[in-house]
Amino acid sequence: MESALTARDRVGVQDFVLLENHTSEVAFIENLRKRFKENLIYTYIGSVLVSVNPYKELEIYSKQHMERYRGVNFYEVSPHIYAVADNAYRSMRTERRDQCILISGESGAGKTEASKKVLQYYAITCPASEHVQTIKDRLLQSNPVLEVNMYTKPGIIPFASPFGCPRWQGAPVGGHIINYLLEKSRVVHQSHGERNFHIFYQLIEGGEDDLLRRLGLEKNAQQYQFLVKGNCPKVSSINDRNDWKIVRKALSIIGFTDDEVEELLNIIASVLHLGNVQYGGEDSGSAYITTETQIKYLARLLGVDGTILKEALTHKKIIAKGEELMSPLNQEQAASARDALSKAIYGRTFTWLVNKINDSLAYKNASVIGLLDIYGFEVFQNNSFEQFCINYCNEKLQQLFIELTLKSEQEEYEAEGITWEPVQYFNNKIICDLVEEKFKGIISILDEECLRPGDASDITFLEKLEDTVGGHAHFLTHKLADGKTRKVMGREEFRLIHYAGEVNYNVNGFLDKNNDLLFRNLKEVMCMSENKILTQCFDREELTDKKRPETAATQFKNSLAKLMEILMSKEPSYVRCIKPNDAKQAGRFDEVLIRHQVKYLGLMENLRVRRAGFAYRRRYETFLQRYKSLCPNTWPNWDGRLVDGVSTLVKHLGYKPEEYKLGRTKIFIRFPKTLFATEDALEVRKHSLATKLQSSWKGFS
Ligand code: AD9
Ligand code: MG
Repeated sequence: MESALTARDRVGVQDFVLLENHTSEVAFIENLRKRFKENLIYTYIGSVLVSVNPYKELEIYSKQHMERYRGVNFYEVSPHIYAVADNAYRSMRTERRDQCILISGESGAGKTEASKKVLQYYAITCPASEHVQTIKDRLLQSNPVLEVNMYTKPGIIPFASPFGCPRWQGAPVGGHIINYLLEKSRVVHQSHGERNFHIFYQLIEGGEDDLLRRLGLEKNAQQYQFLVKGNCPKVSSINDRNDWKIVRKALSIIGFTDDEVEELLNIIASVLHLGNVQYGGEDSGSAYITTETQIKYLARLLGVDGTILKEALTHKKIIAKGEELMSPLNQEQAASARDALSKAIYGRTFTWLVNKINDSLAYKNASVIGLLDIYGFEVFQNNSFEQFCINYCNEKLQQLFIELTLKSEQEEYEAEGITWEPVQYFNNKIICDLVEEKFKGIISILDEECLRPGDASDITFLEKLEDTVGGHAHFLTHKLADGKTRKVMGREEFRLIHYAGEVNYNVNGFLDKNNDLLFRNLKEVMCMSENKILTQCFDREELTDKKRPETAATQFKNSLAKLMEILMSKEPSYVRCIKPNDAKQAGRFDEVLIRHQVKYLGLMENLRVRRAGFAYRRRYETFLQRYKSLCPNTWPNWDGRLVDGVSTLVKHLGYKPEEYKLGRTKIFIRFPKTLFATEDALEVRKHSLATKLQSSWKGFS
């Protein structure tokens, strides 16, 4: 039999808190590597689950596995996503507190798989009635519709889908999805190697002939301007034709009627037609439309008057001295009006879709378990407005994480009557403020430039940033204080020193993306649409509202604030996903890539915070139950007060006073090695018992 020590050598420790050298990143990664090699993809940092994508099917998700985790204490079984799911579920029921499971990590790290595993765990282990079954099906199906479908390969939709459970029966009865950032600009422009949203390719590749005929589409993605920009219509790992079938079926299961599906497809097709609207220029410079066929299709699919649409795509309505005038656009302006319309139609339809799915999942007065599948920190070669938003979102989540982790630690020590020395940690509030502060934060400055008439441009925005936040400790541009130039940075870039590392953002396109303007006359046309989905998306009230619509960044900021509020009211569990290699290969552990993620996910900091207090805490009954066999006075049973039993036991084990503290209901152990030694003693005892048993058995035969 392998001894406990050699086993640890081989498979590492199942909780990073147990690492001897907990400040060493090398030791951290080595532990991940050992476990990964043994197909042990899950490891804890206290109650946080770290998961490494295995890129292969593992036999750890069967019904039997689910049973093993049901109602069992976190530390008594090996780390698993089911333990997190079960723990959240039990806390919700016993403490009646809303829960939230936050799943983060970069693209391909396994976030969506993890959230599916959680849903499957509830679907199988929670009692089900017929109604409940329908909700479960809808929840599971909402994934393909929103995920596979509406966004692309390196897609970005942080979304939360709380999974509702009534307080008493504990069966899932509802859910809710919050969607708050769709990378709309992708509809009209993709970088090299990127695709547009999946649904476009799926419709074209998978759509039935008569459907495509009705929509006026050809079975060739190359025909569509919005699909050729990234030069990446086909991705070998994606089967558009098959996915189309999955999505079509999912839409029915979620409860979309045939009419609604038809309207939805009309909209998707109309975006493709819009992309093919081309302009010519008069001598005067005014733009005119050269592609009449597109207008004909658009008029039919959007349910609008073709002539009015044409005018709106080439003119801007101005109100001068109380009179409305149609001022012609030049070719460039007309093209951006067309793009703005495409983005608005797609973006709003997506929001409609999310709301619709939520209606189908709605259930009132239930405790909820939220599932937040959120996009991790992003650092590309070229970082733009989207990365700025995503990384800002991650700063906010880190804040929440620090606050909740430290706060809950402190609260626990207080509740247990344990003295606690506060930990030093980097508070990233300073970076959040730099981004979001009123008047002098980056978003405020960006909004100000967007509002300013005249010569406002991305570059004037950058200049204003230099003037306003130039001296901030977390902000840099190419300009040095002595008037010289910082060579490593481009002239159109600013750098933010995030909690997780430095990122350079190129300001190109910031104003446009933030503005997201849709001319009034285009809005008017859309408000006249006979498409029933679009009438819900473009509300006439918008036209009477004199107030300027919120910019994209401000909308994002506000929805983040709302999300933080929701999360603060819930008890969080964390799942941190890691992508082991870029090739999606099983068994390959790319150390450089992993080190990067360990850093960006703040795992070392996480471990430090966890270790700063007491590495381990266990309820008296749990501790006694597990180790009572190691002391003759507590074995086989302890009759007195639990705290006295634990005290007797640890004294017998030789714990020194500085190594542990006894709280009201729990023992707190400061160093992992103390618990290690106890675990080893238990292993040795089991081993010797087994040997004894064997020899006495042999003695009989
Ligand atoms: V993205 O930000 O949505 O682009 P995710 O969601 O983090 O990304 P996803 O969960 O979709 O990644 O995982 C990517 C692929 O890795 C999956 O399609 C699976 O093939 C594979 N994967 C992820 N987790 C597991 C797992 N626990 N077991 C087996 C997995 N395969
Ligand atoms: Mg995903």
